[in-house]
Amino acid sequence: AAGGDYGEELDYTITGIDAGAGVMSAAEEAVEVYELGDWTVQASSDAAMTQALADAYENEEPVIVTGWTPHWKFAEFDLKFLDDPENVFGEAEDIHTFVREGLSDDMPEAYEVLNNFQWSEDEMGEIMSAIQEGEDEEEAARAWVDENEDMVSEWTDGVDSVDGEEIELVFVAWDSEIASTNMIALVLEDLGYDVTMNPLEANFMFQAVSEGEADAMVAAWLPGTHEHLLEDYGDSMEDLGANLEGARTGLVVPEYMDIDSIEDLQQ
Ligand code: PBE
Repeated sequence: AAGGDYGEELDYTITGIDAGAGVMSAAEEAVEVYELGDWTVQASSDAAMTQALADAYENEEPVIVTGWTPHWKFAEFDLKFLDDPENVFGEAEDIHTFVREGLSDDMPEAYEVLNNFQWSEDEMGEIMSAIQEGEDEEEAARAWVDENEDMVSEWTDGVDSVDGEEIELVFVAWDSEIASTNMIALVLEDLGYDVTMNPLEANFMFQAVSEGEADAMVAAWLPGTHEHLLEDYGDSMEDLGANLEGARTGLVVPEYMDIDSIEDLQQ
């Protein structure tokens, strides 16, 4: 089978991201569910995964990565999600905003902005692509905020300014979340907040908000990807709903590869 050939060529390795990511546990589950024998999922990082993808793509070589949208890689390369007939990666996901308990009383202005915050894959993609093309993260977010006053004002209209109150946002250094967190941090700064952005591993991001050490995060992928983290930490934080709808995770390969389904990786 074609998948079998790719196995030897790829040393039966799926290139993953950080071990704490939901797409990593799903990929490991896929190896079990589809009985993929020798295949293993190798942990790395979003940056290392996209580098491996870029290197393979340049030489039209095979590569299989743990992937997701929104992500700039789909704008940069011709890629496809492998079909997942067993639905291990789940259907469409939404990205939710969570805040610590008590935020609505302590910081009603920030709470309101975070509650209002909602954008689309294309909008997030503009910041992600700018960063990928070499722009500084904060500058890319600043340019977007300046160019999208109408949308930003939908989140901030009628919200009072504050005077340097400190607020901490936590996130994981996935490209999608680097874009969203930098952007919303600037919106809060423009309202007068003194914003700290703290990059963590996924479980510590959830833990920080649930224990009230951090104030908010805009990086919870539901219902599937972060379900296990929500089970552990969800009771003691507040879900402000989706800030982006129609996200997706799965195994991703270049279009030129001769496989279409995770099943094709069976030996
Ligand atoms: N991701 C991007 C994350 C959520 C955001 C799909 C890599 C994860 O798998 O946990």
